[in-house]
Order: sequence, then C-alpha cells, then structure tokens
Amino acid sequence: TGTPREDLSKVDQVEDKEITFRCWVENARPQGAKLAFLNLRQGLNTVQAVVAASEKLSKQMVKFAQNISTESTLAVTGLVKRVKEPIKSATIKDFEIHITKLFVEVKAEVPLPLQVEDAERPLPSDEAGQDEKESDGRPLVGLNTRLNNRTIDLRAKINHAIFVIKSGVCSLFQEFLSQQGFTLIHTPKIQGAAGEGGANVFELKYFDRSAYLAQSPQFYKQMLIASRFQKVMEIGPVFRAENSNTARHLTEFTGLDLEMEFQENYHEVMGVLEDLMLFIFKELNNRYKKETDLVRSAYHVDEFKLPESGKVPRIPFQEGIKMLREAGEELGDFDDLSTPQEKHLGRLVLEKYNSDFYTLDQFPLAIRPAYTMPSPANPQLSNSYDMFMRGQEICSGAQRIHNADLLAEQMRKHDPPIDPNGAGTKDYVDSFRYGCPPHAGGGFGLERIVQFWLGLPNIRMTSLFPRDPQRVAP
Ligand code: ATP
Ligand code: AMO
Repeated sequence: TGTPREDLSKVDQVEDKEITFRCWVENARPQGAKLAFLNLRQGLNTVQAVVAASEKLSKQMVKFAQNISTESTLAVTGLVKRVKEPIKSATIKDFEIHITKLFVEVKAEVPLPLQVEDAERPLPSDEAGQDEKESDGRPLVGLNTRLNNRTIDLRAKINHAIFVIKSGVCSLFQEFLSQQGFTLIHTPKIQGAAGEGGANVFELKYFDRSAYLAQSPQFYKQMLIASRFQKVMEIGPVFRAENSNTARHLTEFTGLDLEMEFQENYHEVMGVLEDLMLFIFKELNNRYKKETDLVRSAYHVDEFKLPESGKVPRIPFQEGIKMLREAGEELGDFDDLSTPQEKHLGRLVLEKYNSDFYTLDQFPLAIRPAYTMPSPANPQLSNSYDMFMRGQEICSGAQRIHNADLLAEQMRKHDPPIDPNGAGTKDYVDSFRYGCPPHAGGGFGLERIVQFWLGLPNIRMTSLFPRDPQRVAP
C-alpha cells in the first residue's frame, strides 16, 4: 500500500536516480550466493533488476530475492543504470535497476497452473495435438488450458495487447460515428419474444413466463429510425444459440451496430460503413502500432493490406460468383458462399485489388433476412451487403423494408415463414405504419474485427471470458 507507482516506460528520464515502483516477478535467476537477476514486469514493460549483496543489501536479502515465486507482486526501490549491451530478455533494453529495497507485497502460490511465459507463445497450430514444440523444445500450450486459467493467461503481454486493441476499436467506432452525428443507443437485451431469426435464441425464465436473450438489436435500432432518430449506433452484447464449434463463432459476442436514414440510395450508408472501417484501420496503425506489431509477430501475420487509392473494392455478388467460377469453384447464381469459398474469394480479391478489406453488394434475396429490401432492378437480388477482412465476414447489412405491408408480406413468404402478427414481430412491423423514412444499416462482430486485424487463429483469443457451446466458465 502507498507504493509510488512510477511508470517503468519512463526510466530513460531518470538515469542514475533512485525510483520506487510496483511490479511483478516474471522470473528470478540466482547467480551464486551473492547475486540474483530478476525480470520485473509492469504493464507491457519488462526490466531487468540486479540484486547484489552490498553494505545496503544483506546476503540474506539476496537469498530471499533468489527464491521469490514467479508472479509475486513487489514494491521495489533501486537505481536506474544504463547498460553497455542491450538486454535481450527485457522490453527496456538500455537500462537496468540496481535494487536497494525490495518488499514482497503479495506472494504468488506455487506451482502456477499456467506459466505466463507459455501464455506469451503462440497456440499450437494443430489444436488437437498439443505437443508441438517451439525452437527451445518447450511444448506449446493448448487453448483449453489457457482458457481454464484465464486470469493468469490474460497476464501475458500478447493478451494485454489484444484487449487494448479491442478497446481501441470500440473507441474509434464511437469517435467516428459521433462526429457524423450518430446517437449512442442502448436497446433491451431481454426480449419478450424471439425476434429476428427465431431458432438461434436462448430462452430464459422471466418470473412466471419465458423471455429471450437478444440475438441482435435489429428490430429496436430500426424502430428508433421510425422514432425519427435519423442516425443511431450501439455497442452491446449479442447472444446466439448456435451450436457452431468453429474458430470464428461465439455464443456471446459484442455487436457494433448502426442504422441510419438515407437520402437517395442505400450506397450512401455503405459509404459510411466503408469510411468508418478505413478510419478504424488507419487509427489502429497510428495509435495501436506497438500492440498490433507485438501480436502479429508472434503469429507471423502479414500487414493488413488496404487499397492505395483509398477506395474500398465494392464487388457485386454476381461478379464475386464469376470470379470464383473462373477460379474453378462450382456454384449457382443464387447460392450462398461456404466458408472455404469466402476465403477463396478473399485471396482472389487480394490478388486483383491488393486489399484485405472489401464489400460484396447485392446478395441474393433468398439467403437474407426477411426485412431486407429486394433489389428494384432484379427482385431475386437485394439491396444488401457483407464486409470481409482477410476473406472472412465481419459485417452484414442492408437497406430495410420501411413499408409495413411489404414487410409483412416478405415475412410470410420467408423460408421459414415468420408471422408478422406474432408477439415478437407485431410491434416492429406496426412501427412502420406511421411514416418511417428509407433506411439502412449494418452490424459488425467486434471480436471478428480484432481477430482478422491481427490474423489470430481463433476468435476465443479476442474474448476475455469466451462463451461457446462447450464453455460457460470461467
Ligand atoms: P451470418 O450469421 O451473417 O451468416 P456467419 O459468418 O456467422 O454470419 P453463418 O451463416 O453462421 O455465418 O455460417 C457461415 C459459414 O460458417 C457456414 O457456411 C459454414 O461453412 C460455417 N459454419 C457455421 N457453423 C459451422 C459449424 N458448426 N461447423 C463448421 N462450419 C460452420
Ligand atoms: P449477422 O447475423 O450477420 O447480422 O451478424 C452480424 C455480424 O456479427 C458477427 N457474428 C458473430 N461473431 C461471433 N460469433 C458469432 N456466432 C457471430 N455471428 C455473427 C459477424 C457478422 O457479420 N441484424 C444483422 C445486422 C444488420 O443487418 O444490421 C445481423 O445480426 O461479424
């Protein structure tokens, strides 16, 4: 208590001065009876400390330091000294701390269920066989062990970097859209009836009846457009009861949603979505470069390529189908793309447009939700779009039907049909009866943006405490 928390990232300003700071022990390395080296960590920084017997520091103290358990929290006082050779094992390479006082504030129990050092290393590339070895012969630790011990796992610098970036994406999303006049909204996550899709909702006991966890803010964000809010955004939890055991599905994720009125054409809204993402990418490169580099280098991930022209490739779905067919894929004009086909298209777009980010526009109507506006030019297509990063979907969106009767008709015709007079749909459909302007919007999966920005192999790495069909703890 009361330890001045001097910031280790500023040690270069206090050369030859004494500082006191709180940190924790990454490791302690004894060197004979009178000397020990400690690697100390604070935030994303590590520094080497020297504990040497002297008039000020007894031999017992050195012995004590040699045996401090890894991960214990310390209060340390020491002199900041410049070193001759850069220190490889620390992030602070040009200085070390010559310790004069050392106090263990909180001792960590031994043994640790997971070494933080192991959490810094990449996942085994084959998650099933967890015995892949790094160059030093140590096995790589699998995802389950890491997630079972998540509070220790999260101590790794690579994990701090991931969640600093995730926080950054949220701030940038709000920053950009606030400047464009969007209002941040908070829609209910407990809903009286299954809304959008029906099958994918979690049911819960709500006093003496049933309620459902929101599978998207879709209905409410549109109802707010009907309430004349014009431009709304939301950052909130989304729950999906889908038994998808993949590297990019969670049962609880964070939705970044927006919805807005447009003047002439839904492409105005696509423009906002594209500019939003370009702003986020640019500012991640500016403000979060250190964190991005730290994570990508662990997984040998390439830079995220953006078109030099600044124009996001906007590819009609039919054109995408054509590109895939020319590359040997077999698929019909109105088929949905499988995940491997999506990835294949991602590679083709990268070759052709030199961009890891692009939009597919004008999806077939039959594979989109019932509220999607059919394309006026071709009723088999729709005014809807998805956005992709590194060949994987991060966003879905569309122009919505803003006429109640047409909406009701489309719901009845949908496969499977949806009752427009149902408990969960009637209020929504009726909200369009009293003058709702044309509008469009989209929903992004925050964890997917982080996953594909960094090129991570599994979405679970981008959720603090991930939920999937197998896991609801810790
Ligand atoms: P959206 O819900 O907007 O379509 P999404 O990316 O979650 O977004 P899904 O329709 O859920 O898309 O799934 C897309 C693809 O993911 C499917 O075509 C399928 O290839 C793959 N997928 C989904 N669930 C599984 C699963 N349980 N096992 C293997 N692959 C799956
Ligand atoms: P959709 O169902 O496509 O669209 O979801 C939008 C985006 O959310 C992400 N996503 C997921 N992320 C992690 N785990 C999941 N299980 C998961 N499912 C989806 C994806 C996807 O692109 N109401 C519409 C949006 C709209 O039209 O505004 C919707 O929910 O990145």
